[in-house]
Amino acid sequence: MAGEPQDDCLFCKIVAGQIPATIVRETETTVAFRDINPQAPTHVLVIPKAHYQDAAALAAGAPELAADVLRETRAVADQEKLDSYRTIFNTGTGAGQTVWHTHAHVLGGRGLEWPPG
Ligand code: DGP
Repeated sequence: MAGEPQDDCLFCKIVAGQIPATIVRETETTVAFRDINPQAPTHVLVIPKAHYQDAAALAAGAPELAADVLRETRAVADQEKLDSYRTIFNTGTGAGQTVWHTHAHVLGGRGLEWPPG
């Protein structure tokens, strides 16, 4: 069921503390932790604690939680002292999504090209 923890979900396991992660922020509804394969000096993932498979499912099923995630991307940028940063939701295999639990990438600390690859 949407929002319920999934046994086979890596990020649900991070939320549950079953897999270690470098957590930089946590709220009642979200967790932010460093990406294991950073693509920039700052690369943090912000996730809802509840399981939604992608940003579209989160926005449709729990819009207030989607807003919490977005607010936390800003909070991460402030905490990391980023003047400029990029927030990315990869949605779907063709866009590079590999983990099926909504996550916002927060990237910063270097120049970021546009368009992205
Ligand atoms: P995406 O490709 O948009 O689905 O991003 C998934 C990200 O998750 C990718 O940048 C690498 C990161 N990642 C995968 N496994 C782990 C893990 O076990 N721990 C952490 N911290 N990050 C992970």
